[in-house]
Amino acid sequence: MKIRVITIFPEFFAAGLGEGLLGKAADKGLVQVETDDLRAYAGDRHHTVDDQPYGGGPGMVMKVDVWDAALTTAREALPGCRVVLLSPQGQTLTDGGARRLANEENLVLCCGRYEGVDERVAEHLVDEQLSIGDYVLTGGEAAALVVIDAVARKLPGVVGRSESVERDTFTAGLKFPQYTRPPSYREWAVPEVLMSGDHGAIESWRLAEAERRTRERRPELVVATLPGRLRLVAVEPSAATLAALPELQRAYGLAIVAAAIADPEARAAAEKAYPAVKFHGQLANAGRRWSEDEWIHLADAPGPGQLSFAQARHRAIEQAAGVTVSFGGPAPRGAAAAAPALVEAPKGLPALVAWLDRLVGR
Ligand code: 9D3
Repeated sequence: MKIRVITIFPEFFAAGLGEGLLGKAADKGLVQVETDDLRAYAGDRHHTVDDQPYGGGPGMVMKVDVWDAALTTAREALPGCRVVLLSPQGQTLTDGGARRLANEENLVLCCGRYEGVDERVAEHLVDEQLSIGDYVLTGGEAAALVVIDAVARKLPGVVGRSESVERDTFTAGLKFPQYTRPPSYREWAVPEVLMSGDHGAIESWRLAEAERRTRERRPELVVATLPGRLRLVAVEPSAATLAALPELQRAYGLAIVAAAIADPEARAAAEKAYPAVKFHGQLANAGRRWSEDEWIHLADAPGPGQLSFAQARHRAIEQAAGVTVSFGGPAPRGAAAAAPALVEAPKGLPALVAWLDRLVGR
């Protein structure tokens, strides 16, 4: 991937890009970053890139004609490139956004300075605007470095093991804490379980710790990422549960709501009454149909090999793909192979609503 950075401070980038994995990636030719000095495109003797704002106000605004010249050259140098303006006005960069940009052949990053850039640049000359978060920087350069770092590590070969890239997706919530020797330093001890050699216990501890930290420190990750991926399947629902499904879908932003009703007549009637709900004769079919999905069957008081609400939620957070929560009946046949931890579900609407409330932090 080639990344061209247009800036009035080309020197800003050399040190930041030469070190660590980014430096190695550059050495390997996986990513080539070049800077382009915006002043080179200023027509006048003083290389003026900014001017006073129309309508008055403090500070200076970067000129549209200078940016036009720079971007015309950039688009010639990198045909088919995606042009991004770093700007507080942009959408906030996410891990998914970094992955999307990593799929581009070539990228052009435009760094603004002063009070901003003439709006016509954003409107007519770039493909999109990106912010890196809600805080004020002195210019786009630091943001461009962040974008380059986040995008480059998504490129194949930049980060050693490709799983560690996948595992780091931000949708997955926070990680468990890591320790290395010595086992005790001053009065700070490494948690016993990590030195026990009991891999099952270590795995459980890490899962629980990651879940706890995510809930405590970043509850919005739990709330924001889950419902849109959640599919709800009601097994042989009562009339009241059935009637509530469309409302539940709206209220919790669920991706899909479905119901399994074995009796053909009852199913036909329900299909007529609730067109937004997907119906299945039996969940064996649904299981086959959604065979790549994670199935989570919930229990209020989990027995051996069963999932508690907290564990189920953690599993759901961990899943980048669809999550199907099945409740209200016997374990669906088709799902058994997909979910080893399948358990009996709590019966009825109140249990489900309680679970969804906890899920979205209400
Ligand atoms: C004082 C000027 N501000 C008036 C509302 C607007 C403003 C313009 C330009 C504020 C900051 C900047 C410089 N910042 C960036 O160019 C920038 C940025 C940021 O400040 N925060 C988060 N992401 C980004 S991406 C580019």
